[in-house]
Amino acid sequence: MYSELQQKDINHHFTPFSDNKELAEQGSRVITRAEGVYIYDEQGNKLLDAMAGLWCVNLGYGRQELVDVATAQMKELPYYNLFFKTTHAPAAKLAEKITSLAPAHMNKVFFTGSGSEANDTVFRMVRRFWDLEGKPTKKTFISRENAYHGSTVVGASLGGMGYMHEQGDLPIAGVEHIEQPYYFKEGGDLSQEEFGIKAAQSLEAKIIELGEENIAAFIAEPFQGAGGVIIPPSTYWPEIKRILAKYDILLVVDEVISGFGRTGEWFASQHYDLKPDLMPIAKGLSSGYLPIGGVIVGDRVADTLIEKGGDFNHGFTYSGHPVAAAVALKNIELIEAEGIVDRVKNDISPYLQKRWQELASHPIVGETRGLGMVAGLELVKDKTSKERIAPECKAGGVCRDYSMANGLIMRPCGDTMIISPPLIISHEEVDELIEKAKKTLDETAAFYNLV
Ligand code: PXG
Repeated sequence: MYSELQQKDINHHFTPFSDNKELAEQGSRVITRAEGVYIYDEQGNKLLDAMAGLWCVNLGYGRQELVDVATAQMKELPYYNLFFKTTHAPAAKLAEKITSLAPAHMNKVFFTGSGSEANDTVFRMVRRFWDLEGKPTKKTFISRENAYHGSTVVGASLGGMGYMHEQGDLPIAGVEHIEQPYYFKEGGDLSQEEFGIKAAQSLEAKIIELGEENIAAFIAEPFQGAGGVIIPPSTYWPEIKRILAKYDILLVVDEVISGFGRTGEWFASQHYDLKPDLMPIAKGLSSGYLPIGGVIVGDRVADTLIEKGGDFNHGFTYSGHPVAAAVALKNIELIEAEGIVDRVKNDISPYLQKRWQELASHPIVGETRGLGMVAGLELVKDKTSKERIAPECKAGGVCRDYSMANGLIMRPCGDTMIISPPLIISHEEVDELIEKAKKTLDETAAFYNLV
């Protein structure tokens, strides 16, 4: 028996990233409200949202300051565009604020409505850059298998998700994928360090295969998010940096998930000491309260595009939307005022990671891993052989269902269970998260007769 809202949803809502036929048989969970790290559904269930929505609600739910700033901005100037030689206070102030936190050589921001639009913007900026530099053959992007860069045609093409490429003849021409630094799955007999070097060297092999003169940029998430919280071995990024220094290829670091405090720095590029030419951002920029994204542009690209480029024929109706920008600015100001980035680094991330590691001793956990405020674990039948519990990585879905029943939003990527909680989560709430995760793992093991 469906509620009125579930029935409307079944009848008329075409849901993203879902099997809509299956959903029509089950009905969606109707989320009604949220506070702090908790969300509530129509049935009155309270769930600890260990995914911060979709990796975005960094400040947690229910921040009145963000509501107030949105209300005030709506009254003063609810909308104006940035196309007609115009700007407004929220866009100008937000651009200044973001660049003050970004690596020093990055001093411009182009605003978009989402992370996917940010990556579409990257694609056009990079190709335009090389044209203006007189190197029009430099068009190809190198990305990685199992990367996530969005769901538009360019975003999905840059991403390395086979199940997305299958639908709509993707990737588009000019995008190539190399191996990912996923040690648990692909490390074989190598040590973590050896595997990190090997995975990075597939970039150099691809550059040599295609010819440096044809490569525009390398794009990567600092750690893969939607791919399953894949944290590269310590040798990976230094080797990528060595390779990029050898060739004239731009570096795009996709900070859509990793930006705004999640790693204990404002940006993961600072954590890994990277010098990106472009950084797509979104999600934590506004803690998800309103849709907004952007591209932080390094001086090299910005100088060429601005000095030599004339009009850049690209932009969106909602680029730098004043209400979204005002909320994003307030969001950043609150993160600063409350010392949240520092708290992540020195307090709550060490605590979360220490407690998450306890799950490694569970009989069906093959590995735990984490960085800052993201973590993942691998479900296995056999810790040594890493054999999966069920065919087609179906145990992840079973584990997710137990997790939801236990009041914890922890989600599967195949047989990898992942979390990315709000940065404001308390120690007690971390304890609750871990207790619920343990219970969930026990129940999953029992379901498969593994205890
Ligand atoms: N880059 C990265 C690294 C992302 O994680 C995007 C770009 C695209 O952002 P928009 O705002 O266009 O969605 C993302 C988005 C998942 C999931 O299942 C992750 C994302 C989006 C949808 C689902 O984990 N990340």
